[in-house]
Amino acid sequence: MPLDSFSIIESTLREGEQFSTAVFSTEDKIKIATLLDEFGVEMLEMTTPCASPRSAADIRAILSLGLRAKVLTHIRCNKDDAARALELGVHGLDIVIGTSPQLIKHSHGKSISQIIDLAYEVICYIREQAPNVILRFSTEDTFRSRESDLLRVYLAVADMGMVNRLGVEDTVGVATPNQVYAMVHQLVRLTGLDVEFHGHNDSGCAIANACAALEAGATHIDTTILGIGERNGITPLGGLIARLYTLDRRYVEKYNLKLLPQLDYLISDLCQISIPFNNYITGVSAFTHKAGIHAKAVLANPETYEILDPADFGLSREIAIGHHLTGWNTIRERALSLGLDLPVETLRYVTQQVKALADIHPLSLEQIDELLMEQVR
Ligand code: HCA
Ligand code: CU
Repeated sequence: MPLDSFSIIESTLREGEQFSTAVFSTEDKIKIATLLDEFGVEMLEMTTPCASPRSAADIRAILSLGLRAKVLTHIRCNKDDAARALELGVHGLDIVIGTSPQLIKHSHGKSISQIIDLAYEVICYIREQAPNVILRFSTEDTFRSRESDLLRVYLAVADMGMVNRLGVEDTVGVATPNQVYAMVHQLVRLTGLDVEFHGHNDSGCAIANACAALEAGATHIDTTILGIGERNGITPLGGLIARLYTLDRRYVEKYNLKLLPQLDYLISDLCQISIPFNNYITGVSAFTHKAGIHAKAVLANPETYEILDPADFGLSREIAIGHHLTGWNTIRERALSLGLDLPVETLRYVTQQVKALADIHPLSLEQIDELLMEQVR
């Protein structure tokens, strides 16, 4: 069952490098790769060595760390790129070629038959050079490609019997979960090969699509930290973790979840971007409860309004107090934390004071503490 045994292909060092403000030095890449490895992702995908001299040197640098995660690089479907990548001793190659009418026309100009012939030539070459390298073949822009074209390409490549994995790419973020499910399910059924899903977030479905892919039998999901990538990026690592944790916590217990905040903070810092307020797990208010009714229930049992336990990620919940929606249970909790066991009428009185004052301006914790202390002076 893939949800029990899926792998993350962490592409912050490839797709993530394509994010508008990402400029990673070699040291940055080492930091990112080391932390991701500690977190426990199974594979790290790195920019093609053909991109620049340092891209090649950085692949060597990451390989030399001897991490547990396998190091993959991403290449176009041609022999020269494959040769450059193999020279470095990477563990895996991710080949990609566009199959949508848009990419066929404006990117490489090859027909579907030519794509299949080229794939055969490149895959045979790689297998002669490196019989054991992990090999993936993907059709870029899968979801705007004609289904008959896709099936011709995927089945031809699968029949070659030389690749380990097929990739399904929502390159422009257009796919819906149902479409992803149908495509992945079809490939699993027809080929029996491992299937990877890579999904962009242009229309907000990247996490749902990754989850649908897994439900349909995909074995590998591409992520980046905070979801950085081309345009507004792909499935975020933290978002995927949140999604799977809420299905069943056991799906993600193989990862060192407490490192997730550190990963998000690292990329936020390196890319000079703030973490969105509504981010999964690490957003500033992800574990803040405000309205009196919520706060009361959470104080009684956090499961009432929390599907994720912040402690699993090394974080803590917060109960907002100094606002007009506050309730006396919250005020009582604060009083108790100050060692004050006040009668209910007093607590209700202080609550009314807080509400009236907060109608004018939110109160700080110190101001609330002062109101509580006044009751015992
Ligand atoms: C790209 C496009 C790509 C490839 C994904 C993959 C996409 O930048 O080369 O090969 O896994 O979104 O299709 O990122
Ligand atoms: Cu992409």
